[in-house]
Amino acid sequence: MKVLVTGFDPFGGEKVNPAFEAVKRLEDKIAGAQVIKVEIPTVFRKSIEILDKKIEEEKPDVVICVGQAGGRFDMTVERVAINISDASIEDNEGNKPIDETIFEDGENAYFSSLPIKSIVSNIRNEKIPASVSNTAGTYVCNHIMYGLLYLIDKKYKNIRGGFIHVPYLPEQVVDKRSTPSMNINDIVTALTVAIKTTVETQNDIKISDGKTH
Ligand code: PCA
Repeated sequence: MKVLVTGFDPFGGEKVNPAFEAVKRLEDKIAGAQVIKVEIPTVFRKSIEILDKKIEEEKPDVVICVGQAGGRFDMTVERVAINISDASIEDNEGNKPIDETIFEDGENAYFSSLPIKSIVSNIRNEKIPASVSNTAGTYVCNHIMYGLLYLIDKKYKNIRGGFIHVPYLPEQVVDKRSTPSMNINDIVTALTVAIKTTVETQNDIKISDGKTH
C-alpha cells in the first residue's frame, strides 16, 4: 500500500508550518505502507494542480493532506470540505478569493473517506488531544481538501483521502499570549497513528464525537 502525505509551506507571516515540519519527519514505512511526503505551496488552485500531478505520478492508495490550524489546541481530523473559498488573508502568491466556487461541476461538499472516528480515538489512546472537526475553514486547507475529494470523485475512485489540521508549534507562540501549541514529536506521533489507522481500518467505528455548536 502507498500513502501520499502532503504538508503546506509557511504562510501568514509564520517562519515554519508545523504541517510540513511534521510530515517530513514521518517514517518512510508505516504499518507496512510506503509513505511519500510532499510539500505543497499555500496557494489557491496551484496547490490542487500540484496534488493532482503527484497523485498521477505516485498512484497512492491513500492521500492525507495536513495543514496548520493556528489557535486550535488539538489534532483535528476534518469531516467535510465545502465548495467555496473565502480568504481572510492573501495566500503565498497574493490571491484572496471571496466567495469563489472551487469547482463548478463539483458537489457542494464532500466528506472525508478516512476512518475519522477511529483516527481520533487512536490518537487519544496515545494521550494526545484530538477531535473531529466539522469545518476546515474557507482558506487553502479547505480548498485542497475539497480539491482532493473532488479529484477522487471524478478520476481516482479507489483512493481514500482526507485532511488533518495540526496546532502551532511552541516556537510559533512565544510572542502570542494564551495561544495553544503542540510539540513536534506529538504531532508526528499523531500523524503516524492516523496513517496506521487508515491503512488498517476499512470500516470506521461508530462513536460520538459530535458537537452542539
Ligand atoms: N493552513 C491554512 C492553509 C495552509 C495551512 O497550513 C488553512 O488552514 O487553510
